[in-house]
Amino acid sequence: MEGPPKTRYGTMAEGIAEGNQLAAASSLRLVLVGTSGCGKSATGNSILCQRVFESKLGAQAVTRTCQEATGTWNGRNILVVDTPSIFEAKAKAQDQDLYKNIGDCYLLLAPGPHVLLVVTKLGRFTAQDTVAVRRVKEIFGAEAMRHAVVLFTHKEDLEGDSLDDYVVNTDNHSLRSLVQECGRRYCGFNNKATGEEQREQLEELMAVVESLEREHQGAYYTNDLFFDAQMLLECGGGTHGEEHRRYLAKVQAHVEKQKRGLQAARSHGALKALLRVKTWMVSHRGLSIFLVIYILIFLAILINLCIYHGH
Ligand SMILES: Nc1nc2c(ncn2[C@@H]2O[C@H](COP(=O)(O)OP(=O)(O)OP(=O)(O)O)[C@@H](O)[C@H]2O)c(=O)[nH]1
Ligand SMILES: [Mg+2]
Repeated sequence: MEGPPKTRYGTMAEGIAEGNQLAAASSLRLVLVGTSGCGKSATGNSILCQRVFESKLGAQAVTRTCQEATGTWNGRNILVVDTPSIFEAKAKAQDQDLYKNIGDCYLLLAPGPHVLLVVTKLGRFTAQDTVAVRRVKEIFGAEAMRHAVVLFTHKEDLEGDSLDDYVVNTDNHSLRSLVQECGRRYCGFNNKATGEEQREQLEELMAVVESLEREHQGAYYTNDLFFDAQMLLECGGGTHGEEHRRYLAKVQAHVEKQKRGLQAARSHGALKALLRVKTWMVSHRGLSIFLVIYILIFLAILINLCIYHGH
């Protein structure tokens, strides 16, 4: 029987086998995801301890294409992939570059990432962050969240307070559910840090990454599209030509399918919630009638007040 395809970073099967040799010099693939300006590139630079990705304050998105850079940590090769604005609400299907960027991201990460770093600015988990998390699932698949770690930038804003306390005490429902979805894996970075502080925060991240790898027995995250990306690399499809065009069509079809799947799951969830309410109302008939009358009276008063103020 033929073995699995050989890649730049090993074989598809190695994704499983790596579990037995986490500390060995197998390469670790990380991808930075999140809203524009949250500090993805700065985080990549902190992980690699060098300024490889352009990172600056800007009204416009700074990173325009998917980029990779490599480094080492404790003798282990690390590949970091930085991403442009593919996780924004405005990243619409008609955006020609969108699927090219997503396709490139898959190619750089093939056969799949070990870790997705969901980067967000500490203290500001906004509606855009919630959209970004939804887009991560649309682009990589909901299952990818099993390999996700939340990375808070601007850690220095804690001014010495504990990140654990911040996460536990946040009243932001979306942030709470993200942390939950990521199996409570998170850490903080001050991307302006240097020297000992920079080394310490990197060690904290790597401890989280290693425990995630142990949980998955070293397996990286992969899906059908990573397999297609791998095949394209194998046959030297390059970034132009018919093979590449076919690949980009697959990228678009794959992302659209995942988007539909997530939408269906959301409507299914809403339907289930409605059914639960109905079941509750049937089993608490008296209380339900009382509640309905109460709500109707409340609405009648509200309408009356509106009419009165209208005059
Ligand atoms: N003080 C502080 N500034 C940070 C931190 N992380 C990022 N920044 C700053 O935030 C700004 C944006 O950072 P980038 O790394 O360019 O953010 P990005 O997510 O890559 O942005 P785009 O490429 O535009 O999507 C830069 O001015 C960084 O120096 C941090 O931890 N602390
Ligand atoms: Mg950037």
